Amino acid sequence: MKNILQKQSDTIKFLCADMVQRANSGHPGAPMGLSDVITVLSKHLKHNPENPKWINRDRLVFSWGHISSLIYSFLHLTWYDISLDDLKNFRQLWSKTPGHPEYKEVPWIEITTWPLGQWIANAVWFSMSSKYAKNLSSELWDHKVICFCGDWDLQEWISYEACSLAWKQKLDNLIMIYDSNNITIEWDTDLAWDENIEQRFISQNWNVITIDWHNFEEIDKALILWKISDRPFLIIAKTKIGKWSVNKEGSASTHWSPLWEEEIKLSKIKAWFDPEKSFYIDDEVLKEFRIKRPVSEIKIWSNETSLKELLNPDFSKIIWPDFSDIDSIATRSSNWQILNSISKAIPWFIWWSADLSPSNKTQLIWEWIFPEWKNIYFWIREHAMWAIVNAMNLYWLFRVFSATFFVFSDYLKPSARIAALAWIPQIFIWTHDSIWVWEDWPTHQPIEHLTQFIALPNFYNFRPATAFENIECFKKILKLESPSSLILSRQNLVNYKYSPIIWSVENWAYLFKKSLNPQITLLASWSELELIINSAKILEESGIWINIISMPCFDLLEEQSPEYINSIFDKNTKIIWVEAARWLELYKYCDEVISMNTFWASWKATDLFEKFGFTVENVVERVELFVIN
Ligand SMILES: Cc1ncc(C[n+]2csc(CCOP(=O)(O)OP(=O)(O)O)c2C)c(N)n1
Ligand SMILES: [Mg+2]
Repeated sequence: MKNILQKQSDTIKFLCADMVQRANSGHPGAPMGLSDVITVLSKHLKHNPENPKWINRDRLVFSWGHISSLIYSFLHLTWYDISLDDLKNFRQLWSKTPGHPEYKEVPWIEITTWPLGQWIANAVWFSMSSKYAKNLSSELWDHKVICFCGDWDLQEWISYEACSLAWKQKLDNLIMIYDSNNITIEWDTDLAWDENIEQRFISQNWNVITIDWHNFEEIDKALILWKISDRPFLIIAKTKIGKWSVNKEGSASTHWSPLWEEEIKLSKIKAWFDPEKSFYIDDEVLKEFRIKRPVSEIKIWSNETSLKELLNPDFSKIIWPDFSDIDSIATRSSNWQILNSISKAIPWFIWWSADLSPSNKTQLIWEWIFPEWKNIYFWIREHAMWAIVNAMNLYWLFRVFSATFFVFSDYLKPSARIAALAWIPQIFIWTHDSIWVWEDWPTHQPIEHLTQFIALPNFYNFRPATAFENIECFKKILKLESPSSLILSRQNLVNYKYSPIIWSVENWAYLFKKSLNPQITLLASWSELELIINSAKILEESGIWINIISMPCFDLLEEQSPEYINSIFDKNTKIIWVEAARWLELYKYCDEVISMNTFWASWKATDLFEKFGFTVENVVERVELFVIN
């Protein structure tokens, strides 16, 4: 006779196997291996299915998105808004259950996942946030952070960076559960990796315990031990990928392939499940998962007023710096004054640096060290830092900016892409733009970086030419729900004076100067504005009349109305763009581009290609339009 825990665990296993089988693609192995742990863990978790965003919920973080079938079935069983039909629609277009779980689309998903290792860094921050939040206010702020990870996550160097910070930040409410099945996609991990994980984490000052993960009692004991731990806690869980599959348990193929009908039937028989039933959930199992938590566990943050203040800060309290008497200033310097003005007025505006703040000019001057204060010193772990900052922005309490040289944005691209994909309003501050980095070149010259980030959908790049534009950019950034970057100069730039007659920064490209009968329009942002203004002076002396456009944010210009765009880009002129960066030269040879500019769709590639207009019909139609016009 099976006990209820075993029944619960088997239900999860076969829901996962059925989901992957029905979708004809997915990853059943790790979900089946982890079903025992998630069953026991469900008894220890504090959360609220009626309010998945409840602010004091335990943060449950799965480092790999490929175990999505496990996450969805767990959410269904524990009464979240994921129905049995949603489980059956696993991996279909626009379903609530996409291939990898997406933040905002799926309840109780704390952040979108995809590049392995990222979530470990995210979990570290969720834990740090709770420390800061506790400082700000309440004794009721007592949630825990549970992070699952696999072999690959610990192979990625981002995990070293994040975990070594965990102890320094005294993160005693953080647990990491390592699914140590020694299998990745291709084969046995021993082929190229046999690190002693226990010793690694002990040297990083964690508490570590190794257990047999298919023993319910051992799992339970380990979770109880963690609750009394005074430091971050690692459970090394020795699991079997594809647990309970008759012929495939322990096999790498279960990572990436359905088990297939026959194998699922055989495995169900072995587990005393009806082999003819798919997506089966026994009433007793459902009841057990859905036991209502005692009301006392669902505490509300006591100090609601300060919570509201933090969540809806009053931007009108910001006293913006006055740059009217300044003739020239580096935008990294104007930005420093702006950052400090914002920080003074907004409690949740905090800062991180990877050891470059004297150059980036980002330190908050009236502040001291986190978690009591707002300056967080990260030292040189960029990769983890930006993943952590992503999580900070998702914690609700914070709006975080972080800084480095523009060229080192290479080390944060995965986090920037996740921020864009998951609508995380992280603020990236990148100084030392273009070839103006002086003596360090060429290693420090960001040549292709601007193009790369403009190509990233849902990501706004601001490149102000003056201190006035810098303020306007920040006003906009504070209201954005998407990530943004501020790309700033090391060198002084002429601080062209604000004049309301010709300036309208809010359209993100505007006529800085308009001639009566222009032949040429010159367009630039940042330091190149000064260059085109000086060039125009010489050209006009020889009778060539020029319009000048300053463009602090190309991405927002794209969102302006065609009327506005036509009003500044005078088609009767030749338009010349000056940009100290690598651009997509291919456009020069084209009159029309058929391309795509978004993500957010989960479906079969053939259907997606069609959906985004890559069909013979669409190409023909677009060409015909061109010919007619
Ligand atoms: C940065 C990154 N590299 C590669 C991948 C592709 N990938 C997805 S899962 C996986 C293997 C994961 O192995 P493990 O963590 O052991 O999970 P298990 O096979 O045990 O489920 C790989 C290489 C990825 N998602 N992210
Ligand atoms: Mg593995």
